[in-house]
Amino acid sequence: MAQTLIETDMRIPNALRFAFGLCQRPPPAPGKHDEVANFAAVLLPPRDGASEPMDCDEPVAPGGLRMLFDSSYIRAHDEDAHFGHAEAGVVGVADGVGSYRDRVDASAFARGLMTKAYMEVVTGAPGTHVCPSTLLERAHQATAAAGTAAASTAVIVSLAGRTLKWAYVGDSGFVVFRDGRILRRSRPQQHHFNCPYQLNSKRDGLTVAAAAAVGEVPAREGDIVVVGTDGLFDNVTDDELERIVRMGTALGFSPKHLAEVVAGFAFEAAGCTNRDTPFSVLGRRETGGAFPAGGKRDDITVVVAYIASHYI
Ligand SMILES: [Mn+2]
Repeated sequence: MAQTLIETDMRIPNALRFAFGLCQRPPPAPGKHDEVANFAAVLLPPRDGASEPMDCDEPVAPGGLRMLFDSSYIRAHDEDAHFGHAEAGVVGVADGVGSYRDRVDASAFARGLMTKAYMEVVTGAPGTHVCPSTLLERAHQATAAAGTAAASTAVIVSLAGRTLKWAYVGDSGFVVFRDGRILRRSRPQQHHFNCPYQLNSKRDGLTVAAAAAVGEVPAREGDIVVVGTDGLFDNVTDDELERIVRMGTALGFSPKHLAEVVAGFAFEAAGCTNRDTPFSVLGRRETGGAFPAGGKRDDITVVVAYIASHYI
């Protein structure tokens, strides 16, 4: 059994490379190619039709829900930060804005935000539902009050009872999956291409946490939330992410395993120069054509949260 799982695991990177056209290093040995192709065809089939946000007005089953989460972080500049608290049902990621890199520690505000958010959660009354917009605002105020340098995008997602709630600023974001399809996703907030809304210590009107996009959706057992920085979303399309999440569900991945596979795929996509990514497609549109194919080298933070029944 263990060997079977390991053998399955070994095939996943090549199946992803095959299904999504990533450069393969090294390419499969002769005779192995069909095996990889078959594996990819079974586990990573193209989706059938568009994945529009679904209605979710079905009655929910009684009983409590909980959030099981884990994360993967692949460093480039080491300016991302994240936190999570399973009992409180909350996760968050933040991404220090790179343009500060020459002057100050560009990770400072991102780390400050996540540390303050975590402290706020652990010092709160147990059993209290976390409101992401309130938490983000308090974390921002505390980080700004300390005169913290640099700036950061951020997203916080919580399971408040039976409701998934979120708040985000900039292009750190999330996707909620239900039954292998996208139920909800964030839409990046940006001033212009590659310049997201961001939080900092100044009071220039564009950076207050009140500018956060907020929302909620009723949660259900089996929902999967993928939260990440732009190192994920600039390099991985919705279609790719959806198919990887389906594969993970089919193979019974843990949150840790799914986070690592998603982050690993984002890392390889970032390094490929012969295929498009969300970053290159948007870049070409914004700059009128003179934009190379390939991905964006960046810190990649992926947090995966499974919404589960309380009694397993
Ligand atoms: Mn980034």
